[in-house]
Amino acid sequence: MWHTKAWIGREMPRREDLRLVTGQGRYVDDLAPDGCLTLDILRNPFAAGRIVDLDVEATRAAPGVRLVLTATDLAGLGASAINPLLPGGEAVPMQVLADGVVRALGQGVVAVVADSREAARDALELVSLDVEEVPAATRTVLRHRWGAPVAASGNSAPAACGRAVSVRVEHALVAPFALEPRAALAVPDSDRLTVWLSTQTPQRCRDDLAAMLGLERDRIRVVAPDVGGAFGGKASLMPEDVLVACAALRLGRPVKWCATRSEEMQAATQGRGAVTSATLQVDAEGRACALKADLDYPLGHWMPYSALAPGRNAGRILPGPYDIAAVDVALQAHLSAGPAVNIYRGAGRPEATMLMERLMDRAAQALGLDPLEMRRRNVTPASVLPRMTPTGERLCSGDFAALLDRLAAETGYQEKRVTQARRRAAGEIVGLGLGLYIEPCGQGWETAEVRLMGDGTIVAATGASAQGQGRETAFAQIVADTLGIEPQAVRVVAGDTDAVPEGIGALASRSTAIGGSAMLLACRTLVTRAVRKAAALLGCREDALDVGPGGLIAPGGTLLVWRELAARLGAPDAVVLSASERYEAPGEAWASGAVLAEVAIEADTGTIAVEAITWVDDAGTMVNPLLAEGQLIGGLAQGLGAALMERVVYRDGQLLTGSLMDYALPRAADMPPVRIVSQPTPSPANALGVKGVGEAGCIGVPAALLNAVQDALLPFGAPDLSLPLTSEKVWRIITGLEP
Ligand code: SMO
Repeated sequence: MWHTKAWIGREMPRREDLRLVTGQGRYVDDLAPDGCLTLDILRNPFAAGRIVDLDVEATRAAPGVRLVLTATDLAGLGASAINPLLPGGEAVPMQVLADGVVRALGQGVVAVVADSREAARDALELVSLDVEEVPAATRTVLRHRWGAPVAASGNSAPAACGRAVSVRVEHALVAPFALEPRAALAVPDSDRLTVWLSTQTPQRCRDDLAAMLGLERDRIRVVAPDVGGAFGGKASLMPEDVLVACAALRLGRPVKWCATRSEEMQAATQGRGAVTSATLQVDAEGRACALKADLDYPLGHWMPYSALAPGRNAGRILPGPYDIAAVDVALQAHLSAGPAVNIYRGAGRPEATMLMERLMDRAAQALGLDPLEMRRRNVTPASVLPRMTPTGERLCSGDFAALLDRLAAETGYQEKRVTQARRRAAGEIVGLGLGLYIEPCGQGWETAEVRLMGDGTIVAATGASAQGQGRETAFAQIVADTLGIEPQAVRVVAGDTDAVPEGIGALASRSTAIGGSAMLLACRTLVTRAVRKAAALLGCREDALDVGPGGLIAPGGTLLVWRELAARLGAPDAVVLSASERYEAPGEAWASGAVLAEVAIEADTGTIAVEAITWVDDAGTMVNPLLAEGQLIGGLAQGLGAALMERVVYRDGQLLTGSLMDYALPRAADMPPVRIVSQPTPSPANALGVKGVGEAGCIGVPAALLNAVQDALLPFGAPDLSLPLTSEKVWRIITGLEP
């Protein structure tokens, strides 16, 4: 048995934080290579239309201008990649700059590269652009179906089992708002191009960029330095990334673009926006027997790499944690005017969860059952897991009934219902809402390489780069645990395609599950190799050696620390031993959780006060519970934002939410009292037993909040509410102005 100091599972503070909070972080905009030029973009000011006239002559002649690019100058670029994810359908790649037609407010039309940001701005003022507005058409580009047709209620088909309840949930478009706006810097040298990107997926961006530029993959190096949040908004190659690369190659000089905040509001990808509806059939005992769901997803005017992920995720995770044999899920995705709609924290899981959780409440109400009891009667029992779901997914683990029981116990749920009735009788508008969810995460492969340097340093390179999650800390813990060293002694390398040529990156709540497992296995291989070397050096049997404090421990307790072993194997700056792993998870890890939201609504204003959120979470093995909790709470904040206040609003083709004055992000004062209770069941689907935590807060919490508000408004006969649950919407229901 290998010695371990049990670093895995420890609540270690994030080792990167001191650096980040003292201004030592290095983001793309902090990089200023000699001779760096600035790229700026003239963006389409209309919703959609035809370019009647575009004249850039004055811009080309403006002071400080080095290059002007329009679509004509970009002919010959390859198509951007789109992850097929679902069969059939049409792929609509990016248009780096608008060519003849404009399809979204904020779409780039002209790029100018100049000596300074000011010069670029001034030069763009000189562009003459004439657009004839044309109403934008919507076009369905993908249809997909899971399950089989489900009979209608009252029908004699076997699926129909009694009464049917229906719900409809409309999700607002929201901004995957990262603190650091997107940024790109391309630096050419003799035969290579280095592109610094604020990205979640450096390796994929390298591949996609190489394909678009028609370059050999190894002629491009992509580096993601510190990334200040991403949430799905930085997981795909974007037009601006291509523009800086093209410009740098043409000019032979570094070219940088950094989005302003309002540019991000206009031109970054958006999230959610789905319109979903479903019907659930339940028998007299409250057992659901059939689900029919319709999911309608907007894509915007083009498809970034992961564009199909939200719709696919929503469809494939139905019927959620519930044991419903007959499902019929129809997905359609359509192109429309507007920025691309892509993955955003949760990526489809929030929509599926909300649909099931609304149905459960509706059914409970129809049958006169308590909502928690309704769920208890329908959850998939832990005893049958793992098993295939009706949409063809392998649900790995979890105990949903136990989550509900724990939630009831932790919150005193029954008493809360009594209190609610009393408060309601006293005239208060109060609601309780449940959100039970499952969350697939950690699918596919990731890479890791562990190196022992001649000076004894341990370098751990991972394909799972970071966007602010504390990856350095978590990976150092995994390495330390396996090699018997202190986490501080581990140097973590990530986010550079030269250092780590293969990898997926930081998305889909997968990094610790898959990247961490890759790291664990690479470390184990390193130990095996070290043991072989040490046994030869010491003249002992390999099986007599084990990992000990700081190195390998030999018979009789002699310790051969890593530094000594390394010194005997090679020069101080050489890699003396290494092990790499391309870990392919045997399955997908399914996190789960149960949330109770408690709300009180002010009658005069419709203001929703979230009195408490209690969340029982199953994140499997936690490498660092402190980091996990940070992720859960961060996700909760964004989930709360989407449920209660965030929405992108267009009117007459113009963006009304173009700044933080108009787009409502939750602030610290909006955060409710939160209690998170951990109830882990390790996943059998990866080497660590880890399940994802990054997106969970956007999945169960909004469903619980929606249910709580709908519950509070029951006395007013509330119809299905759309998101976000603004006070105006709520007030209109209370005052009887709606429905
Ligand atoms: S929405 Mo995430 O960054 O996969």
